[in-house]
Amino acid sequence: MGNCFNEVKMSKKILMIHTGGTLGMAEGKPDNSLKPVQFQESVVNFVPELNQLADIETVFAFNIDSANLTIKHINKLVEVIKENYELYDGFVIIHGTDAMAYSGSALSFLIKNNKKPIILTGSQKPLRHIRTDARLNLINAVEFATMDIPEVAICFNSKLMRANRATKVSSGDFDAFDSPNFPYLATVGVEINLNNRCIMPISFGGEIEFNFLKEKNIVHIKTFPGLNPSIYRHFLNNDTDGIIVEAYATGNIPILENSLIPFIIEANELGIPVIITSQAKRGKINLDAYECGRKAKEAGAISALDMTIESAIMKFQYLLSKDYNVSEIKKLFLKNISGEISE
Ligand code: ASN
Repeated sequence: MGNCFNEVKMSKKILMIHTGGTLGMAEGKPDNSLKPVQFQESVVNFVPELNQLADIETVFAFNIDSANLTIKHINKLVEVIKENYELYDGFVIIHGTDAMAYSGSALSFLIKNNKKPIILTGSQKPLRHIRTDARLNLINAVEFATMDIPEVAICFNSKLMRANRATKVSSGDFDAFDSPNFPYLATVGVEINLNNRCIMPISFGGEIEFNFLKEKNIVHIKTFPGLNPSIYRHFLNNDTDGIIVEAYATGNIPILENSLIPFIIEANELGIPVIITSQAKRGKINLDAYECGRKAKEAGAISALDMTIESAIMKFQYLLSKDYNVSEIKKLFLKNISGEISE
């Protein structure tokens, strides 16, 4: 029985793409803080039992704390997957947790009509530490990468989540990610439970297509009592490509003293799209629910519906990279293009 199991899994070829994160870090001089260390060997050498699950090869895309992630790194990841897409059955990306939901969301928009599992994972404690969560996350991620899951997904703490629905919710727990507005794609207990109703069907879409991001300038403003919009007025110029307002709950913004409405109107007049996301993780933007949202909509603001902030920002980057104008961005922002919005 055991042999039969291993033979089936061995036939799958998985590319493990190393990008950095805590998983490969160690405490370093002079301050003992965690930093990326030279990682010449594959993590498979540290967790050799991974070889029982698949035929794994490793490539080093880059090695950074994901707090340093840029558009160039995301494009590099797309490039590595593009070059290797036909050669492997699935991909595991070892990534820092801080920006994992951003990278995952970006990949979901940039790789169109994906037919293979692209699984991001990492850890809260380095692989070298005795009480690490890296081993289990790696084992689960590799196992998911051998399955028929045509999704860009985050595998963490025995859960599989669609990447453009996932968000980092804890800096201290092993249960670091959640998917507040979409069910988990799978959970791992004694058995692996696939949520087949939520996993995209393999036939979804046409030919695989790889896109790349351009460097675009997005200004992110969070509403809070006392926010003075005049501080942000200098962003209304040609260097700003888009504005994201992280509003209250259903998309409400101040409309009385310190009103953000003139700012939104002026941005629109300059051809700068304004997206409204929510400070509430669960639920959906509804700009018609309150006067404070309705006025934002009338001023031209675009709803991010129930997208995570990470997903909204990366979808915005993606659409801006295509050089769409405000009305095209509005149309596409409200449309589900990669499973990022509930319909
Ligand atoms: N700062 C780390 C990173 O994002 C955090 C982690 O991976 N747990 O690279």
